Parts: sequence; C-alpha cells; structure tokens
Amino acid sequence: MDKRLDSLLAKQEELLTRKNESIENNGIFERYKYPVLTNEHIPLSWRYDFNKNNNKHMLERIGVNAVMNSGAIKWNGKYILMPRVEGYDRKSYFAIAESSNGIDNFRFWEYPVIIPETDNPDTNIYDMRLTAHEDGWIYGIFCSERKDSNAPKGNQSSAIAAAGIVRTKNMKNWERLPDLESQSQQRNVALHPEFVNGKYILYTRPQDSFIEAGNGGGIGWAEIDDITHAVIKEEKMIQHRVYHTISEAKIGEGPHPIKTDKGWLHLAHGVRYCAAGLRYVLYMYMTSLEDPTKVIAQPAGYFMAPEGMERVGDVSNVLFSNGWIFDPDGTVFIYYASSDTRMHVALSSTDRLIDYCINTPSDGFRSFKSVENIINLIDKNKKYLSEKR
Ligand code: M1P
Repeated sequence: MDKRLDSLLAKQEELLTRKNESIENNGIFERYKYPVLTNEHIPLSWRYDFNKNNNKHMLERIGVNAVMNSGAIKWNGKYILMPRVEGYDRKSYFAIAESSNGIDNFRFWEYPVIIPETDNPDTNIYDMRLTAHEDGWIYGIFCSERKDSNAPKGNQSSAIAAAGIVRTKNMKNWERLPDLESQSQQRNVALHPEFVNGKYILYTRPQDSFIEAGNGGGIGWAEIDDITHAVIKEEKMIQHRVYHTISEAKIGEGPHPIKTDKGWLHLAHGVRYCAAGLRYVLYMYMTSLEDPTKVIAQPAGYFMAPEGMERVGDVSNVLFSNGWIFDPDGTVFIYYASSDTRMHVALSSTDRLIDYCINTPSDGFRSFKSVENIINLIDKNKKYLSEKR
C-alpha cells in the first residue's frame, strides 16, 4: 500500500481509539474534552481513491467540511449518532456512527445513508431528529431545503425549508414518506415518542422565511392524524420568543423530550441577536405528563452556551442539539454541535436535569427581578449558615 495512505490510516486509527476525558463539572452536566465526531472521523474510503494507478499523489478526492447537528438513538445496545455531514460542495447528507460507551470511539458505518427523494428532489438535507415511536417504527424528521421557485431572477439564495420524514426498522433501509404539509416553512421539527389522544404529535417551528422567524419562530404542538401523509391543521404554540431573552430571534425544539416521573424534559435552542451576528445557545424546559402542551418549569437563560474552542467554526457562536440518549440508569448523553463544525457530548442524569429545571429561578424578564432572585438566594444561605452555627 501507498506510504502516505498507510500513515493517513494510522493517524485516523489513533483518533478513533482515543479515550475521551470529562473536563468540567458545573453540577448540572459534564462536558468532555474531545469532540466525539469531526470531519477527520469520516472514513478515508469515502475521501480517497486508494488505487495508486488512479491517484499517484494520494490526493483527497471528496472532502468533508463539517460533521454536526446529530440525531441520536440507543439501538441494539449501541450509541448511534446520525449527524449532518457537510461536504466541500456544501451539500449535507446523513451518515451513522456508533460507539459502545457513548463518549468516545465513534466509528462510521461503511456507507453514508441513502435517503430516498420525493418527486420534488431536495437540494440539501440536514438536522435529523430520531424517534423510536410506540407504533414500532423509528422515524427520522429532517430539514429538506429547496430553491424558492418564486425567487426573483438572479436570486440564488432564497430557499424553502420543509420537514422531510423517513422511517426504518433496521436503521439501514429508510422509507421516505411525503414531506410534512404546512402553511409556513418548517425547520426543527421533532416527533413525540408517544401517541396523545390517538394522534402523532409533532413539535414544529413555523417560520415566515428561510432565515427569519417572522411571525412564527416559537415551538408549536401539532396533532397529526396520519404520519404517512402528515398535514398540520393547527399549531398550538408552547414556546414563544420574548424580548431581551436568549431566544428573542428564534427557538427550535432539539431532540424529542425525555419522559420522567416529574414530567417531560425538553432540550431546545434559543437564538438572539448581537453585534457579532446570531448567538445560538441551548436551554431546557419541562412539560406536564397529564397535559404535555403545558410548560411546568423553565429555568431562566441558557443551559449551555459555546465555550473555548466551541465558539469558533464555520458559523461561530453556535451550540445546537438535535440528539440525546437516555439510559435506564438515568444517565443522559447530550450530543451537541459547536459552531456548525463538530460534535460533542456532555453527560448528566434525569435527576440532575429535573432538579435544574424545577429549582433554577425562572426569567423575571427585568434586571430588577434578576437581582431579586440573587438576593433571595443570599438570604436563604445566610439563614442556613446561621442555623448551622
Ligand atoms: O447555523 C446555525 C443553525 O441554523 C439553523 O437553525 P435555525 O433554523 O434554528 O436557525 C439550521 O440551519 C441549523 O442547521 C444550523 O446549525
């Protein structure tokens, strides 16, 4: 074999077998030192022609720019990630990587995933949200992007975002169902794992245009009669954008919520404007088991924001999550992408996340209220310490 290829393979093997290390403990979750997936994790057989007769300099033929925004699911005892892989050609596609422990040694399966097209082919597909539904199928809902056919002549960037739907029983063969029918553009759509009142439930994110939320931009709850022909008849908004919060510009549901005995735990992203552009952070909220459209807890501000190297990438100042895995022992593996470039993991537990959601003060929407929350805490601590003495 070619010397250069040998050395590329050896270097990649080192990366794929590297142990990850927990680096931080703020009490709520632990971050890990190394990204779990990057463009360097993509198999070399997808990128290089190994035959020296065709590739005497062993040049890379098909480059990968980023591996980000990953769906996640525990399947056959393995931690499965289904990220958005973006090529140098700016087209995204899906691929599956698995690990035995969920924190390191993720390896891609042999081939990227084939998502069948509809009669109206997608230009770009990304941001898969996976749900093992109680109907027995594993569903994937993703963003399907196409050129806006009504864009003025010469405009090459106007696009339409819609929710594409696929399902599988083996994670290998994906059946494409018709795209979600909606009055508005849609991105960040996730399927609730259970039927509610006999209906499939979608968390939606209506938006007026491809980028701007416009009048939409919150998280909607839509009841769907038939998932094989999904039509939104009505959207009840369960999360709203609010002035001067972390989510004044846009909000998007992350993966589907996790069911706990205290309620449904939700992970979402909030977007705000700042001088550097848009800033994406992750936040959490909880909904009631009896009425999952009712928010029962929502801590103020963000749960996770970009830190250190996470701050920089193709689209800087972005954390985004569309995948988490909940183990029966209560461990929660939070998979998140930083700056549209790479994938990370953070670990927590349902106990800690419930505690975080229920006991963190909610947003008072004014500086005065924020100070009030701090003073309350100081006073409680003073009382506790004086009683202890
Ligand atoms: O670039 C940040 C994110 O922007 C979009 O998310 P949203 O629709 O909430 O603005 C998506 O394109 C997402 O993939 C991307 O990470």
